[in-house]
Amino acid sequence: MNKKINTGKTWKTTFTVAFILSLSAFALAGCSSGNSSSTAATLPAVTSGTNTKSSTDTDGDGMPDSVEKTYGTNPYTSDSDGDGVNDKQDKEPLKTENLMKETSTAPLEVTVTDAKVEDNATADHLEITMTNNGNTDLNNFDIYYTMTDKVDKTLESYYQVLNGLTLNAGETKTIHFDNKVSEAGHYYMNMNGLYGNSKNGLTFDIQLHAKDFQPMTFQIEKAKGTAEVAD
Ligand SMILES: [Ca+2]
Ligand SMILES: [Ca+2]
Ligand SMILES: [Ca+2]
Ligand SMILES: [Ca+2]
Repeated sequence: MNKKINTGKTWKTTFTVAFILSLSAFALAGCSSGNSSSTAATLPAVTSGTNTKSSTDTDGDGMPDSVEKTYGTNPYTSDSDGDGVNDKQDKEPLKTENLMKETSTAPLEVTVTDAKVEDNATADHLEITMTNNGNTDLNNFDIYYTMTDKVDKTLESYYQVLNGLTLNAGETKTIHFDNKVSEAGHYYMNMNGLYGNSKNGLTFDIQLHAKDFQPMTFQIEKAKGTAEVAD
């Protein structure tokens, strides 16, 4: 398991830059009017580009989609990293402990036949194809993964219960992490963090678990310069 510590540097840098830009815009607006006392009071209403769309809060976590993009959190779920703490309250919204609970050491007789985080048939996302080679039908799956920037070692970690996923003996299934959660086999994935922004390449360390079996681990690499969401 990857033990590297997340410095949170990229996220903080992004936020700091955005904050400084906001201050600059505020200062410029004040200077250009030549009437500082009345301008300050009316500034919020003057903010350009603000309309109903920019205040849309798709997941209802109190952070508009536009703000989630700035902060690097997922606008489609109120708890980006799956640790149970709402994005708005989470001091580390892109970092969680592994919340899997398992004492069994029985091997999970699942083969991952394909796992990718780029070059998908549709827009880039985490996609896992797996086959149950055992004699037991599997259910109650969950997943924990970290993604680590190959250059600055920034790390994000995510935990998710794979609701509704079953894998019967002999069965093969593909699951997608693309936020299309109304469809079976589709789960959340944060496109606003490292995945959508790092251009250095990423290493995914993944643990997949089904109840009563030992979690299995595997790794996927995302190549340098491929931070695009859609190819
Ligand atoms: Ca939100
Ligand atoms: Ca959110
Ligand atoms: Ca959280
Ligand atoms: Ca967290």
